Amino acid sequence: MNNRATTHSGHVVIVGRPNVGKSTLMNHVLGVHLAATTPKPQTTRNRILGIHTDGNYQLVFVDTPGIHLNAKKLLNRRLNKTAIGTLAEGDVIVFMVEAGNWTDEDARVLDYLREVSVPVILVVNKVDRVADKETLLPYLSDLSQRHAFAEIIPMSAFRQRDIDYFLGKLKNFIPERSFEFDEDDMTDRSMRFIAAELIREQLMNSLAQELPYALAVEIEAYEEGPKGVTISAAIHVEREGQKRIVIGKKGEMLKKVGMESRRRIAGIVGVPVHVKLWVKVKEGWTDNPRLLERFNLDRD
Ligand SMILES: Nc1nc2c(ncn2[C@@H]2O[C@H](COP(=O)(O)OP(=O)(O)OP(=O)(O)O)[C@@H](O)[C@H]2O)c(=O)[nH]1
Ligand SMILES: [Mg+2]
Repeated sequence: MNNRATTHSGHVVIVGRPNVGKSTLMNHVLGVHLAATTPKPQTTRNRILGIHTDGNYQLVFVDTPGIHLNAKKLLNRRLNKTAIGTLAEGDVIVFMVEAGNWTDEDARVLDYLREVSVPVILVVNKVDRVADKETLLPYLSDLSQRHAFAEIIPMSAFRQRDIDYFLGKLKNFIPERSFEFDEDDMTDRSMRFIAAELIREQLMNSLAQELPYALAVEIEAYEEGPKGVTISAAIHVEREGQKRIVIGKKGEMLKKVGMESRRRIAGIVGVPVHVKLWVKVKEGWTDNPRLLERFNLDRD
C-alpha cells in the first residue's frame, strides 16, 4: 500500500529584465551556486531548471535570460525568444523587478505576462538596497495598479527568511501532481553545461564592460578520473584584440578565471577540479546561426 502523502509539483517560471536577480533567487532557493550570476546584464543565456524538493512538494524553477529591448544581434533575439518561450510551461510565473525601479523593459515583460492565464507573482527584489523604506510603499502601490498580481512580495534574494516566506507563498500555487524528477535531482542540465556557465561567469566578472557579450565557452573535454575532474574549455571571442584581453598580461587573466571557476565547479561536484582554458577567435559568432547552435543558443 502506498501511504505517502499527496504530492504537489509544478513549474515556477522566473522572468524579468536583465540583472534584477533571477538566477540569484534560484541559487538561494537551491542553496547551491548552480546558475551564473554577475553584476552585468545578460548573464543567463539559456532556460535552466533548478529543482527544489521539500517534503511532498517539488518546485521546478525555470531560470530564463533577461528580456531586453534593442535586440539587434541574433544572439539577443534568441535570448528573448528563449525567455518568452518558457512562459507557456509555468504553473505560476514569478515576475521579478528591482525595488524602486520601473523601466521600459519591465513594462515590455509585463506586456507578455498579460497574455498568460496562470497566476503571476510580482517579486520586488533588492529591497536591501532601498535606503529609505518609506519610498517602497508608493512604489508597491503603483505596481499593484499595473496588473492583477496574485501576490506582491518584496524581498532580498540574499536573505534566507525572505526566501522561506517566498517559498511558503509559492506552495499555494503548486498543483497536486506526481513528482517529475527524482527527489535528489537538482537540475536538468549536465555538469558539462554548468561548468561552461561557471567559467563564463568568472570571465564576465573579470572583464570590462563590452567584452562579456562577445564570449562563449565551449567544453571540449570533461573527464572524471581518480584524482577528480579535468575540464578543457575553449573561450570563443569575436576579434583578435579581445583574445589578447582575455588572456591578459602573461596569461594572468586566464589563470585567475581558471582558478576561480575551478573553485565554483568543485563546490558542486565535491571533488578536486582542474580547468584548462584556450581562447579562440570566431568572428561574428553572435550573429551566426551555425555557431549559435554549436554554443547551445539555438533552442530551449
Ligand atoms: N543588493 C542586492 N543585490 C542582488 C540581490 N539579488 C541579486 N543581486 C545582485 O544583482 C546582480 C544580478 O543578479 P543575477 O542573478 O545575475 O540577475 P539576473 O536577473 O539573473 O540577470 P540576467 O541573467 O542577466 O537576466 C548580481 O550582482 C547579484 O549579486 C539582492 O537581493 N540584493
Ligand atoms: Mg540570470
